[in-house]
Amino acid sequence: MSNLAALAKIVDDAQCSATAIEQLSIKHTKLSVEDAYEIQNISVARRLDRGERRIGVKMGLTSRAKMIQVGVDEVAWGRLTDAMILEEGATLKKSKFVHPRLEPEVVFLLKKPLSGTVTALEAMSAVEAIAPAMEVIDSRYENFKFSLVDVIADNTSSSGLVIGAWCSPQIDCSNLGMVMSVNGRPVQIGSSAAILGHPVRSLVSAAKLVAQSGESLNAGDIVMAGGATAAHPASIGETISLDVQNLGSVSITIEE
Ligand code: OOG
Ligand code: MG
Repeated sequence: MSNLAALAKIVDDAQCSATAIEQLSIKHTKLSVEDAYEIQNISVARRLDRGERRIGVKMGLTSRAKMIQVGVDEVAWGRLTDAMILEEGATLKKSKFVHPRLEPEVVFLLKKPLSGTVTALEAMSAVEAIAPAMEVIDSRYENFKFSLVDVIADNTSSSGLVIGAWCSPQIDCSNLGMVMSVNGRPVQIGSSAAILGHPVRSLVSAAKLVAQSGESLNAGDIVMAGGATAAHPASIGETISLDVQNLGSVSITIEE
């Protein structure tokens, strides 16, 4: 087994057993960003080998608030599988995660492939629908602490997603109010404009970064644009909901 495959097994095992691990970069000080994406690729391939299906990608660290919260200031992407989908309005079993956090996002559904350098107009014309969404991120690293290569290797903390009803792509998503509430009390308030100035830029960036790894975004894929605000650490008994102006809402309840 190559070194990268061995590291992919470590992050995959941590995800499966919901056990925190030491940051890979502590013992493997020379890992490059390319190495980290290869670790991610191999670890997600292990999931696909177990029968999970690829459903698209997620962008991470696309807002200042997110970059500041985790101390990593570069946009990164991760791979999504069907096993990560949580039913809207359903419950999340906290015991299946290490230290889950929820964050307010918007998600795109593609009707055309996108690959490499594309304009915002090309990106928008590949969109079939947009929806409000919350991502459940669960870093497999101790204390939710990581460097850029660590988080990429750990599939950018991807662990769950809740998607609301799909809306027309004609809705202007440039500056929509986003309010994430816990048991009815707002805890994070922001705007979709916090996502790189306009969420479509996240899609443009996804097309480029995914192509750099030799893959492309396909018709039918979803692309999560990234958290618009800092993430909220989930506690048992909380019903966490997100309202996105003009798009609607999603919610999830945290149980043991
Ligand atoms: C890394 C993943 C970031 C986002 O939306 O910015 C992310 C993390 O914060 O654990 O998903
Ligand atoms: Mg996210």
